[in-house]
Amino acid sequence: MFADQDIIAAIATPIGQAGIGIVRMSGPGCFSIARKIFRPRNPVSAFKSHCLYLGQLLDPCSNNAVDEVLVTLMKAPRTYTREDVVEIHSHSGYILLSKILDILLSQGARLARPGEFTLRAFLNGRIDLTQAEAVMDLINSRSERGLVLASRQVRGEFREEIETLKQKAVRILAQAEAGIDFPETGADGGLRERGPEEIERDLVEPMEALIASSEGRIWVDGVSTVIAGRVNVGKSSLLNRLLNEQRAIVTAIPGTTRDVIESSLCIEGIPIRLMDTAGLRSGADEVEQMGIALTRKKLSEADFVLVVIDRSRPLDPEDLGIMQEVQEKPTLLVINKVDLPARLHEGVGTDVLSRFPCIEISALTGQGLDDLKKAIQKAVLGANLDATSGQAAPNARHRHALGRAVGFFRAAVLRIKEDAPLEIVALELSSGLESLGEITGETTAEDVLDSIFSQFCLGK
Ligand SMILES: Nc1nc2c(ncn2[C@@H]2O[C@H](COP(=O)(O)OP(=O)(O)OP(=O)(O)O)[C@@H](O)[C@H]2O)c(=O)[nH]1
Ligand SMILES: [Mg+2]
Repeated sequence: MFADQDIIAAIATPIGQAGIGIVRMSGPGCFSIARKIFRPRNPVSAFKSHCLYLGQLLDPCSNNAVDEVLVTLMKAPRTYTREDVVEIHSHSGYILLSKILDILLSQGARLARPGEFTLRAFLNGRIDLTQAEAVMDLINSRSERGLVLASRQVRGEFREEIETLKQKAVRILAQAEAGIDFPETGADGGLRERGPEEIERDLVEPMEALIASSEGRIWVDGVSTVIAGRVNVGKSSLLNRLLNEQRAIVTAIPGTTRDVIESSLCIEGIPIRLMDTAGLRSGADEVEQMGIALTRKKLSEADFVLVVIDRSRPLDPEDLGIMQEVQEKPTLLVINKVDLPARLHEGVGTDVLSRFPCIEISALTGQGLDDLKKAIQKAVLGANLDATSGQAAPNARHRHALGRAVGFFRAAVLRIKEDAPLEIVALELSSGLESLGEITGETTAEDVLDSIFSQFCLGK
């Protein structure tokens, strides 16, 4: 998928009816395509870069005007991709935008792959990989705080933190290499004496703080919240009630939900990815068993769990089993069906209920819903899912690379303390540096880049 000189084109605005739509092209030669298909209202001898021109967009086959448009030609390198870029601002509507795109393709452009404009910005050195990823976070952000974190990263604040770490690691590596080249002269700059402390203080500790700040991802990605419970307790009713729409099928038949149904919403300012799941029970048929396996997988990955319990029935050993299963996770018990007579305490083991925060609701009537939302907010914030006031929100890829780097730098400390040859110390240090380089994209494998950019939307 990598660097080529093609002219790429795509619709940059969402599909649908709107006031304005934008089609854009990037690549050397895209200006000549623009000149062929655009007739400015006032004759122009030479287009000025970054200026908007009003005129007609022509279909070169028929020479008919397709739409009245605004066109801007942006000269490299002061563009998103650092290549020549053309933007055509037309009226919006899928057919019209597709027609304009078709004209560009007929004139020699090719359809851009998802994220290819941003890929070019990265390959041409305008942004590093953390900034490219933050562009995607900015587009997908699920809360205002997530937006702030993503825009900091787009501006390069996270990249700078990584660059600072890299410079420190390079300095220590240089000491090790000097010690290898001039073993007798003490050229290692006191690496044997001070190295372990410096590596811990300047590299390992700040990197661990960055790893911890990845908890801030909840503001970008949303808190992964699983609704779990026995069959028929009202899990799907709760999902529908919180979303205020009939998203999941609700019936009185136990085992209605078999798949995971996911929706996003904000509860009291907290972005939540809410998942309704198949009820947990034994003796289910094959399809339901697969649903239950999926529930367990989602439960193991969840940041937060809502365990729903039916108050109109005696507490059941299966309810207890579920509470047991989630005891390590931040959990809120949702005692449902309070509109019916209470029979919960006729069951056994009800003292377990007091170990969890509880809230009573009726998913059917909506009673207790406001309290539930406040309880969710309190439980999520109280669970310290985002215990940091970090300025960055490293994603899973950054976190793993940082973890690998910490491992190498710790190994370097160990080697120095064991008096190992400096060649071995240098090897650990350069492996750590390489892991840091993966974050910013210097040493990132092609398939990783491929998978990052393929997650982008078309036209970005
Ligand atoms: N009276 C009363 N009935 C409810 C309440 N919540 C859900 N129900 C009823 O309980 C039955 C099961 O509701 P669902 O939401 O499908 O339950 P579920 O937990 O998703 O069930 P499964 O998908 O089968 O695991 C339906 O008949 C609902 O109308 C409630 O608060 N009060
Ligand atoms: Mg259900």
